[in-house]
Amino acid sequence: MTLTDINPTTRRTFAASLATLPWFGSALAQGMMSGMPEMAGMGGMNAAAVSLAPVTAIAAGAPLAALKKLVNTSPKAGVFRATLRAAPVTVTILQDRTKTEFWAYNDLLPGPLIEVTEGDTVEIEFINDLPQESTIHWHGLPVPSEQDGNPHDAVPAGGRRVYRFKLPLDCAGTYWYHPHPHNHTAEQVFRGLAGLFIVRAKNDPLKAIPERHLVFSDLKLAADGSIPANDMNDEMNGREGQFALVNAQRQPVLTFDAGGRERWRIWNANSARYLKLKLPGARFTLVGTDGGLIGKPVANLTELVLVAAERIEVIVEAPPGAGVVGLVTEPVERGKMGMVPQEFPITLLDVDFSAVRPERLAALASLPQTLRSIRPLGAVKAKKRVVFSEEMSMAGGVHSMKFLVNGKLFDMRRVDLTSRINEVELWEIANDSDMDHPFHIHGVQFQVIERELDGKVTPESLLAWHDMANTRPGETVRIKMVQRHKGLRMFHCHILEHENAGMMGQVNVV
Ligand SMILES: [Cu+2]
Repeated sequence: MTLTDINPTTRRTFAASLATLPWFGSALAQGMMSGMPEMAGMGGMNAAAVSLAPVTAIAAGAPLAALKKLVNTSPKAGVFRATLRAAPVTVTILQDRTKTEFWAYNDLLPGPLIEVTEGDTVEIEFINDLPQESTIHWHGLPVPSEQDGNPHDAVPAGGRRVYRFKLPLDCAGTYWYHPHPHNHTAEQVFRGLAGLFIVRAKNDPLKAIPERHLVFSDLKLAADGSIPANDMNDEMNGREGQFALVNAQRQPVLTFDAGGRERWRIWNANSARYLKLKLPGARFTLVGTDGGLIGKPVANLTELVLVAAERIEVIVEAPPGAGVVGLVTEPVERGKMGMVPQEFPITLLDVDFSAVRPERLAALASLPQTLRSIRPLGAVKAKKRVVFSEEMSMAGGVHSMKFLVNGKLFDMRRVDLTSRINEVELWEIANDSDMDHPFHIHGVQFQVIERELDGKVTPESLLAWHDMANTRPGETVRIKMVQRHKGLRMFHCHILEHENAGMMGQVNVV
């Protein structure tokens, strides 16, 4: 979540930026570019293009479903114990009753919500009944490296393991979990594997406000109900489905609390789609980011931008006299390449305010002005630099994009950086490419210090904990962090196709 609009980059044309590359120049000359009206199809690349189900194939208008919670089987206070089983499951989601095989945790879409309190010990038995290896990565949570579902610690098909970690104090926030196996993360997520994780504070200043959970996820479905593999456009730009779902439903109806005020926890669980949320007539008050509450509420926001994998918490108050209002996401310019079809706003959800009683709206108390104490991370002991870049490749005669970190493709056997435990580090994330790339690092929350673009440095106005930071083409983002556990950590672009294609590195904390 950035408080400034990430949108205003001038749109580059694919042909202009790529025709300068030797192989693409010739590809252009041969009329091989996909989708351009004046050009033929993309050789073999689009030959197998699947026909997609129309957006209306999933029914809209059902009441918004609450997330199903993972039941704690531990009798001991302060211990959360449960089982997550990843397996194929057949679900009827299309109106014509055509069935779809998803991969899901405990047969649920999205995966169940784990709710614990800071300081708790968590023990999750993971059963992998997928046809391939998997892991569970606890996105954003400060867990030890060997419990964090690194690709090095894959659970084979048919295998199982227990993830065990104790959560520290002051980590209350809105997290999620998803697979992180080598080469299969993107596929396992787009087939349905992702679940939610809330760490509650022992003392939450917003506890009295009714809470709402909105999980946004994309789904791409073929007309026959199957989940198609990625095509070249997905591999290049990150996969976006024709369905933009909320809690796995298409455009459900949220009946707003009669008291007139709700606290929304919002997850962008998309593989690639950025969200720019608007609710006409309503104002949002930002109260939390990836790593929990911010210091003071930021009121009067009219749009909320969340990059892929990002989470926020906002307070929403009913606009006086409002009936049903659509929550829309507007297209976000993030430097997509190729012939991108024109994008339009999508109504994600209809919010029905009609039950709100005006007298209760008028009587709402003001929000607490101090939510949490966040101290700026102090003097820097070490610096790191990470550069995201892209290269065209024609290896083996196949056109593809290479997504690189510091000029290299990910290699599980290579340690890219070394950090010292408990030291404040300044990381400079530079985007030397033509697309936006959302940076993520495992096991730690960071503070964004400043952003530099075209020689202009903009200090970050919001002191907050994040595990996601967008980087725009040509931009350098400076962040501070402290690693609290030894061991190997992954850092990567969270457009999952880019991560899969190599835009990932490893830092060893010693
Ligand atoms: Cu990326």
